[in-house]
Amino acid sequence: PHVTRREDYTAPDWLVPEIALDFALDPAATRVKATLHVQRSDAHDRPLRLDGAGQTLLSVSVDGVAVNDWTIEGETLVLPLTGSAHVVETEVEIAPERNTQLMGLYASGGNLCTQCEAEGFRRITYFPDRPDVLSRYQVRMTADKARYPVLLANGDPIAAGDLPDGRHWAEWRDPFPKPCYLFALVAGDLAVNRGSFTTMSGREVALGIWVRAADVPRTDHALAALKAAMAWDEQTYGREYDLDVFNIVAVDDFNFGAMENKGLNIFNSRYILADPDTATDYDYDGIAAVVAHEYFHNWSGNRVTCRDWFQLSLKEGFTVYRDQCFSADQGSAAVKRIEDVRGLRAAQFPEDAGPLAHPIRPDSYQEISNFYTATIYNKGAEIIRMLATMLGAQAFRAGTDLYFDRFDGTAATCEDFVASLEDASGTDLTQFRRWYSQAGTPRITASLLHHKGSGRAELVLAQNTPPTPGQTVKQPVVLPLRIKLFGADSAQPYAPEQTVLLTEAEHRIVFEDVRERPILSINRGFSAPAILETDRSAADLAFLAAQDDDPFARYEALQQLMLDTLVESAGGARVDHAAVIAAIGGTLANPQLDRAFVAEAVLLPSESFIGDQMAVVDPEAIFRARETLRRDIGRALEASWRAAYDGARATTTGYVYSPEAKGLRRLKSVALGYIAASGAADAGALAFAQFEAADNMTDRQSALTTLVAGDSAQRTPALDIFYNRYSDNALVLDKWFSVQAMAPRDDTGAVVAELAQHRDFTLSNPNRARALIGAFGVNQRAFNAADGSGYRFLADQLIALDRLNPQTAAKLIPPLGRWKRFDSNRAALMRAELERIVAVPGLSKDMAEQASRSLD
Ligand code: HT7
Ligand code: ZN
Repeated sequence: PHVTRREDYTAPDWLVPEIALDFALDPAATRVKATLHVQRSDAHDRPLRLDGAGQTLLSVSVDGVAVNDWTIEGETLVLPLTGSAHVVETEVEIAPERNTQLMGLYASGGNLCTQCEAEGFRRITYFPDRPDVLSRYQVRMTADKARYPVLLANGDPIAAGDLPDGRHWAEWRDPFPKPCYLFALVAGDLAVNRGSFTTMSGREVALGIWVRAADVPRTDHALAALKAAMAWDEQTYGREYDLDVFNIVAVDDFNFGAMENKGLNIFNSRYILADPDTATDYDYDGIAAVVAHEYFHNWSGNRVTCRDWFQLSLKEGFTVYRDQCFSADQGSAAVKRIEDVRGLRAAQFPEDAGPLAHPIRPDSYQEISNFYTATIYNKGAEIIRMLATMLGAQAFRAGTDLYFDRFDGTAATCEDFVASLEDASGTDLTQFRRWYSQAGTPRITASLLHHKGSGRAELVLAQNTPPTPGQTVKQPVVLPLRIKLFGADSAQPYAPEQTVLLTEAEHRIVFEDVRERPILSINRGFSAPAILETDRSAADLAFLAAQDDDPFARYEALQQLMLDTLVESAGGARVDHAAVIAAIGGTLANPQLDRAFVAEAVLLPSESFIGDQMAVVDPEAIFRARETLRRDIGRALEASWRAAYDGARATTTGYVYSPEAKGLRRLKSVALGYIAASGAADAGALAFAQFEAADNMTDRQSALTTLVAGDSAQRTPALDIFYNRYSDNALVLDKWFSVQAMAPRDDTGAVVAELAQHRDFTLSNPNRARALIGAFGVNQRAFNAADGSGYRFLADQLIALDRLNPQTAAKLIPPLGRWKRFDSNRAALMRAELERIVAVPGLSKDMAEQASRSLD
């Protein structure tokens, strides 16, 4: 297989400062004429090489004259050129309706749309498909007017008109040079929710969210989020929007969440459409975050783009960090941080500990689509967050200002970003750069020694990053650790919080005049993306869970207490649950705490996170330990859960989307889960009453989740009612599939296999495939059934999906790659399925790379 290496980067031989595209749109046969103004980049005699994939080439001309001295190498069009600048024209034919990969120009719900990142533009026309070739685009589209009344492209609309044959045309021009991965067009029967935004310099921007006519009432939240994001980027980063229009289009078939095409974002409809009846609070939050994320790319990604795909985290890590801060500013910052860290631990830590581990700036790839990972995105964001912590808000902002100034209109590298921060702040980031090249999650050990007599306390810190594939030796990295000590008796802090930079393998810090026994609060706010091991006792963790003034540290202490208990009990020990119950009881009873925080804090760690702490994952034992603890917590605190449930219910009258109302709904759903776990006889009736009375999807879905987990008489009726009520809403049906695939039940594997035959199940829609297969893959117990049926099911589905949509299929491989973490029986069964996948004739490059790397 062909491997692309970072060290082999060379600047482009030919530049294309201007391009004109002319699309004669038709789902079966679209003609694309491309006029490229090409310029030789320096003194060389190499031909022009244009990437292509899957299209039929109809003609080539140079400076207005048809030529035939071109060749096709693989799928690259190679054209000898003599001068330093030429006009190259090509015409190709493509078939959007046969495009099941959803890359390039494709059909979704009767409309036509594009997805070009990372290498989809080559499926539309011949072009140097690399992010460091920036061009000004002029786009003309003609299409049947009745079928495609709306024609959109990047930039600003410049002209439109009708043609005699029932067709019409439109022209758009984007004045900002951009790489071809940011190209987009949409042709469809769409209605619009319009808004406007006045920028900080007083320019009026016309906003439009384009969806099916019936969905327009579900777009207000996305539009409000867009305006909030535009204002936030001005205030926080001084970034102003630069075109007269900003359009968003929602489509049902999409490989990812959304795409930041210049001035024409294209979204998976699940990140646009929301109303209280069909979208949960989680969905609403996701919509605001993704709308903001794509908008923020206008500067971090579009105005300053990436030199090559190895620099992907330059735009993605930074933009995730920006969207995380935006969301934190919109609601509860503490809860947002907890959610982000939980996500990091669920997806990125296992990736960093497994066969697919890679640094945030990888060194090589076979298929770039496989590198849109939690490491590039979420660990990338943590790296930026550490820089912000170390530099402080002011110097960090000076650094980002310098970066945007220096690199506006260019294709930059991660190094350019770090150097800008370094230059603006005067901070030496030499060692910090290791974060870009080194994979793996650092482990920190922290041990606090106290000599009561002398009043001296010594904190001994050590770091170590375990080997990852291809990187056996690791260097110490820079770990900014926010630390505070509390007196065990007075509960008072010994001194204000300090940020310690752990840069060596080992480091000692001495504290003088510490009279009381100190309790260590460390990695507050999760200031460094590391795994922390401390020798803090259960009593000290309980103390921090009750007293720490950093909400994340407080949450973390309670989670650690639960985790220690669960790991011990899954390992076979008889464990007393009293300490956990008391800590949860205390948290629930504390009126000072925000209800949203309480709801997060009292949730048990996930089965897979418990498994990550064990030498060999035992899914059944983990499940039993967790269910037993849940039952005990439910029983011991039943009165408190009922009080919390009733209290939250009484306080929420009528649906409101606000941080407070969300917190109450969340606590209500957590409390309902614990009441059901207690085995209370009325749990089914209680959940069903909530299900029926709900005026919003958050309450309805949480009640359904509780019912589906149990065996009450209301379980099947609720599933049927839900299905019938929402059978015409694809996004809600996805929930119906997912709730069943994630259910903690003995029969989940069999149910999922049956659901794969359901008339509403299809592999051609990525959301539906992920709703069933993706959700099942993260159900640790069901997926890891000892007989290997879960592995076989996943492999069967992925082999079938690969024929349609390799990118989506390859993204679902990771659960099979965790074989080293399981017993030898399961490991052998998983490997056998990976080998079966690798042996499939005609397997895609995407799957071949992921499946074979997963075997290492
Ligand atoms: N930048 C976007 C990436 C993306 C993508 C990548 C591969 C295949 C399909 C895709 N659709 C969108 C999304 C983002 O990070 O904003
Ligand atoms: Zn992004």
